[in-house]
Amino acid sequence: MLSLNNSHLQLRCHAGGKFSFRTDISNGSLRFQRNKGSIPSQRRILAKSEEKSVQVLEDENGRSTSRSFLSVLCPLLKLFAGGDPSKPRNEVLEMATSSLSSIARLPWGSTSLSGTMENREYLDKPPELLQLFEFEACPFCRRVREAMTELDLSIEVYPCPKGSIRHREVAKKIGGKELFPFLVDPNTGISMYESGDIVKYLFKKYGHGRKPTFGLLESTLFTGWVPTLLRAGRGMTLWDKATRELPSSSEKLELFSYENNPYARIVREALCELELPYILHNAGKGSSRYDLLVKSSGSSEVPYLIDRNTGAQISDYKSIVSYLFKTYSTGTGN
Ligand SMILES: N[C@@H](CCC(=O)N[C@@H](CS)C(=O)NCC(=O)O)C(=O)O
Repeated sequence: MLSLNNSHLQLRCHAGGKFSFRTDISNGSLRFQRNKGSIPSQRRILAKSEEKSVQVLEDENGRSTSRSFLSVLCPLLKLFAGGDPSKPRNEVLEMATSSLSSIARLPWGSTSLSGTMENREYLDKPPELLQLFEFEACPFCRRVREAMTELDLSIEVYPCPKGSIRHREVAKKIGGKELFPFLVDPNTGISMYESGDIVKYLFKKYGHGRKPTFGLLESTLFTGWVPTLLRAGRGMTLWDKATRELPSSSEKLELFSYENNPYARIVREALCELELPYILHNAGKGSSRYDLLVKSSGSSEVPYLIDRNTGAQISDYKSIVSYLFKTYSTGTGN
């Protein structure tokens, strides 16, 4: 069972196993205690909050229920080094690799199902933002982000790069393992691993019972890894000069983006390398968020970053990346 008030979370497994921890996801602080020897292997951990229940779905060994070729490839991705992400980049190479990545993933993650009024009526907006623990380079996380663009969802992103100092620990305490993507839906109390399950859940719950877009799930195996390879390790590892402590009063950055936009990808990579939590406003083609975007930035183009901590509002992807590394790391190559 899991009880939740503002900051205290208590998780008790069915057969008496008990965890107790305090968590504040936004600044990543968390205290954790566990009763010894009391966690049975079981299919489902049920957790209840005051009003809602949280279910973390796992198999008997606490592992995800499906395995694929890509899961085996993922550890190999560590071999790709991103270099110094704060240094000025070769713009032609950046745009070529990111654009080819987008071509590889067409048509997924570009268009919102809100494109017609009829569809808009049939998309269900969650009252509270969904929380996604992920990292930009992960092909399975990409699959989930593509679905979120199509479903026109705004979400809270907690980047979990390798070498993470903030969010990986939080994800592990909530879900039990460091595996990404990991979704927390505060509206239903459900937390889940497995990109395929997450996508199906999102379409069912927030796509008015629809099935995932044709090919979205299957195509990950064929081309989902292409952006990861072409972008050579970008959006995978924490930049070692990233700001360690974010002020507890700091507000999340906000990014207007859509998954398959080549410029927005480069910005998301930087946010991941700096492990900055942010609100991702998906604004794919036909998005219901276009009006808000145009009102905020004066244009319907993404990416568009808002940092309420400094008052910065920036449209150009190069300026955004440069701003992020200047503001949220201790040294930059710029
Ligand atoms: N079958 C899982 C595979 C997820 C997976 O293998 N994720 C990798 C990243 S691509 C991971 O989290 N590896 C652990 C790590 O990065 O520490 C899914 O579809 O979500």
